[in-house]
Amino acid sequence: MKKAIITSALPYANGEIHLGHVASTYLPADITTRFLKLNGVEAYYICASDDYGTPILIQSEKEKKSPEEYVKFWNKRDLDDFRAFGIGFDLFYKTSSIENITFVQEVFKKLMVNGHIYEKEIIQFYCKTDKKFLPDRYVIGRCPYCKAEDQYSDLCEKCSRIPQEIEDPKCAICKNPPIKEKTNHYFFKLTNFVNELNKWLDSNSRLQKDVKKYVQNWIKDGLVDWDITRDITWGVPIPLEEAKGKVFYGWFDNHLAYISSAIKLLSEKNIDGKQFWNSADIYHFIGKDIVYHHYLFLPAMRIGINNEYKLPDYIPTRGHLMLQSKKISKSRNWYIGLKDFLSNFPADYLRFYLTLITPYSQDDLNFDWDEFSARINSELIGNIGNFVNRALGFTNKSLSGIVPKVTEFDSHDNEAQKKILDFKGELTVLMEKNELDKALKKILEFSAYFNQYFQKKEPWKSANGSNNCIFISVNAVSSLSIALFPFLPSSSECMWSQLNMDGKITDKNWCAISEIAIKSGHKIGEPSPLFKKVEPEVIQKLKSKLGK
Ligand code: B3M
Ligand code: ZN
Repeated sequence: MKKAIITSALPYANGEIHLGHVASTYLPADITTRFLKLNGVEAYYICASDDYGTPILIQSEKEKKSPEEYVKFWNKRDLDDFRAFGIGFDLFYKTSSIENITFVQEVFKKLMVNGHIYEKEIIQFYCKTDKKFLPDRYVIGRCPYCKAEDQYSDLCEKCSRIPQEIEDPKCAICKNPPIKEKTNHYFFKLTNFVNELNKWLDSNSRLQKDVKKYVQNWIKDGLVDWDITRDITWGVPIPLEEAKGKVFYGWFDNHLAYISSAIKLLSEKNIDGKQFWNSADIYHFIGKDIVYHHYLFLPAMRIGINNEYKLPDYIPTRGHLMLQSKKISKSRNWYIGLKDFLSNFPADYLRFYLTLITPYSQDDLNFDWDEFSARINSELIGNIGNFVNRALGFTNKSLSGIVPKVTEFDSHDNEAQKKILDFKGELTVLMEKNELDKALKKILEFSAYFNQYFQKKEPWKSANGSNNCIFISVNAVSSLSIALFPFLPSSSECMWSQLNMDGKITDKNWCAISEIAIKSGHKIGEPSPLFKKVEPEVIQKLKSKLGK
C-alpha cells in the first residue's frame, strides 16, 4: 500500500484563523489528503499549533495569562474552527508537546555532534528595568528605511522590510530605552549545506519549478547561518548546562513538530513512525511567505542529522489571499474570520469558492464578496445542484425512485456513458499534479455536460430512450458525489445518501468514479435541494462589516 504524510504550516497559537490562512494551506492539504485516502493511499494529515515565539509571549503577558494558558486557548479554538470547516486532521497537536520538546533537543545534540552548531557572542538589546534581553518584538522603534514610528525591531509592518538596526529603540514592555549587552548565542551552520541543498533541489522534480528557481537564486546570493537562540523564558530549553535560561528560536523547533507529531500518531496505531515516514511521500503545504524556511532551513536540518527522516517530496506553495483586492490586515480589521464566515454560510460554499480561485502557484488570489455570491449561485447551485436535483427528482417523481431498465443506447447515451468511463482518469491526472482548481473545474464541466444531456433527452416527454437517460444520469450523480468528496465532503455525503447507497462514501474508492455502479432496480432515497441561494442582502451586510 502506498503511504503519505501530509502537513500544513502550523498556525501560531496567537489569534483566530481567517480566510487567508485556509485558502493557501489548510484547504488544499485537506483536499489532497481526502483524495489520497479515497485513492487507496495510507495517508495521515498532521498539524499542530505553533506555540512558541516572542509575539506569543508578549501577547500572553498583555492579557495577564501564562503563555501555557494562552496557547492552550488558541490551540482549541483553532481546532474547533478547522473542524467546522471540514478540515480532517488525523492529529492536531502542538509544538510545546513533550514529544516535540524531547525530539527538538535530540536533534540539536545530533547537529552539534555533526559539527553544524557553533557558539558566538552577539550584542543584544537589554532592558535594565525589566531585567530582560529583548529579542525581536520586544524592541520597538523607528524603521530606518521608511521612518515609520512604533515598528518592531524584526519587522516594519509599513514597508515590510527587516530593519538592520531599528532607530530610537524602546523596550516594548516599559518603553524605556534599552542598553546593549553581550550574550552567547548558538548558530546553525546553514552554509554547510549548500552542496547538498543544491543536489536535492536539482534532483527533486516534484517541487514547483518557479519556487525552486527562487530558492536556487537565494543559494547563489549566499546563505547566512541562523541564530537559533532566544534569551526568553518561553520556548524549548537549549539542553546544555551553559545555556541555562536560553531557548530555541521558534523556527528551530516548529517544523520538527511535523515529525514528532506524526511519530506520536503512528505510535498510537502501533506503527513504526520512522519507518513509515521514510517509506511515505512527504507533503508540506505552505504559503509563499515561508518558502525560505521550508526549502532551505528545514531540509538542511534533516540532512544535518544524517537524513534520519527523509526530505519532503512535495512542498506545495501557494500565494496570499487578498480581500476585495486589498491586503489582509488584522489590525485594520480587513479580514474575515473563519468562524464568522461559517456562521453565515456552509463550509462547502467557502471550500468551493476558494478552491476555484486558488491556483497551484505563488500568484496571489482575491476574495471578492460579489464574485463569491455569483459563483455559488451560478456554478455550485445552478450547475451541480441543478443537475443532481433534476436527475434524482425526476427519478423519484416519475419512476417512484426506481432506477429503470435500459434499452439500446443511442449515440447520445453512448457519449454520456463514455464521459463517466473517462472521468476518473482525467481527474486523477489533475489531482496528482495538485492542480486542484483545474480538477474542480473539470468536475463542473462534467456536471454541465450532464445538464445538457438531460435537457437534450427530455425524459419528461417520456419518449423512447428516456430510461437510458435516467439510468445514466443517476450513475453520473454517483460519479459526481465521489469526485466531489475531497472538495465538498458534506455535500458529497448528502448526495450519497440521496442516492441511497450502501456504506459510507469514504469506503468507495476513487476508481468507482468511472464505474456504472448503480444498477436497474435500485431505489434511490429522498431527493432534496443540496444548496440554498446566497442572498444579496447577506452579502451587503457582510461587505459593510469589513474595515470597521
Ligand atoms: N507558524 C506560521 C507562518 O509563518 C508559522 C508556520 C510554521 S510551519 C513549521 O505562516
Ligand atoms: Zn523595559
